[in-house]
Amino acid sequence: MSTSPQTQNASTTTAIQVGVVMGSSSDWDVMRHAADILTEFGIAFEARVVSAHRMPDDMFRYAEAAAERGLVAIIAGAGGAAHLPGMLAAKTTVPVLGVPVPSRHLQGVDSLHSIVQMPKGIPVATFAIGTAGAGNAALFAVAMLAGGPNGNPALRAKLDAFRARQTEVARAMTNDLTLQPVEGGKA
Ligand code: RP5
Repeated sequence: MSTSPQTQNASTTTAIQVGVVMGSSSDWDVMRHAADILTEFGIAFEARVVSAHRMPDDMFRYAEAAAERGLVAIIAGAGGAAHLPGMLAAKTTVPVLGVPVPSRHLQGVDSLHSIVQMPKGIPVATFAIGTAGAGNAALFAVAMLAGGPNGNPALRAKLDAFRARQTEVARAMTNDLTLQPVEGGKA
């Protein structure tokens, strides 16, 4: 598992399929949840800081090269005035999956609104604020790679198995419920 967003996390010589990019290394604690899922499913990916505001030229270069490099999806996380996903999407038709990172003052509601309110014609698929969104964006990328006529049946089977395990964990949760007597009342 990678430990920093600078890590090029494609494990093998396989061409990188998914880019995980973020506005700052401070986003990594959230975005690593996307990286962990991609690692679990054996997807070749890279993780990079590509700040929309602090390195706009690099951001445009990244977007412009994405299709030619064979990227199937770009998972882009940013917080606050979160322009990274939308501006990447403006410069490439590679699907951009946006992850609103919780921000210091507005807890990521600002990030969510910045990412989700795209004008018609330039779509960004927007996920939940924080770690759930990062993980789900990666699961969505896995589903993109698994599905369709040119999909990967082995990957689809892995995704089905992941869901089945999750279902079993959820079913077992009932066993965790205990009835505590409520003070002054009936349990
Ligand atoms: C955004 O500004 C980044 O995505 C990050 O969420 C936020 C704060 O960045 P730092 O000041 O922590 O580098 O561009």
